[in-house]
Amino acid sequence: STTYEHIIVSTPKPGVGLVTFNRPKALNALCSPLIVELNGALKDLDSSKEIGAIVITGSERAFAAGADIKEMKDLTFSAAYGTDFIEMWSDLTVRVKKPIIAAVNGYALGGGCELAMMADILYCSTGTTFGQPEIKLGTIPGAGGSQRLTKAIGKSRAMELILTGNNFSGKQAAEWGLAAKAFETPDECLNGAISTAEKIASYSKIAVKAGKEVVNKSQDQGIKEGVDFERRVFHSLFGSKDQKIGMTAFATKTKPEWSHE
Ligand code: CO8
Repeated sequence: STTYEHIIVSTPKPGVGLVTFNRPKALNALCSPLIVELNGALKDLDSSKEIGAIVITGSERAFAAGADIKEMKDLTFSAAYGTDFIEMWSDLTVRVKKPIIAAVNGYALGGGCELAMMADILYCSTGTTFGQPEIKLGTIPGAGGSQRLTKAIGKSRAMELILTGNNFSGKQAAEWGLAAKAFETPDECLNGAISTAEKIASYSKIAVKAGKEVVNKSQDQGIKEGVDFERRVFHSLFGSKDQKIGMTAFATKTKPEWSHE
């Protein structure tokens, strides 16, 4: 298996791939080499036959304290534009077809908050510190924060947070619906994410893939287009073996043995 410098990849439960950010001295600041490693690990997990769901996490102290400020301090417009700086962060949402659960504890600031919001399911602990503090650095969110935060919690709250740079807690994130759940402790958060991933990994991979695809469609389409798309994909699943296996198992009161076909 590949060894990495800035992340650790493990399999805490059968079917679950865990990626842990490991740049403790920089509070997991997301330097480009870390993002390159993350993309590589996600690509491997996405294509692995054994893995059904992925968890990404940091440490108790920091999920990630942002993009690496020291790395981008002297960046010029032409270099940023010319290299499509930050574009590769989108791999997480664009290329990975298996569900990603973010277990977010400690600081999730700037690009750390944005990366957490790219996940399919966001879990945090009540004490997690979220924020988009870019305004304090003379800039704005650059990895989707202005769009995903606004969609999740509404314009007025997002505007207030992005223009003040104020932090908000994991407890608030769950109350606002940005996080699916806020756990009491970081340990419970990570274990909760792993057990949700394990549950997802126990289902038909083909149904899980379709489920993620149709939910994500709702993010960029109106209800009508989204529901039409959902129905097409739903119809297509009658062509899968796992639909026959799942419904036959229900009707015969047996446990389904998924073929993932
Ligand atoms: N980048 C680089 N290094 C960082 C970062 C960061 N984002 N955050 C922390 N570090 C480093 C510190 O410089 C320090 O290093 P050193 O020991 O060498 O001085 C080490 O991590 C420990 O940090 P502190 O000593 O500051 O720890 P504290 O406990 O005192 O404070 C804080 C913790 C409050 C989290 C503080 O570190 C902080 O404010 N960090 C910056 C948070 C921030 O502004 N994040 C937003 C960054 S901008 C961004 O993400 C833009 C996203 C745009 C899209 C993506 C672009 C790539």
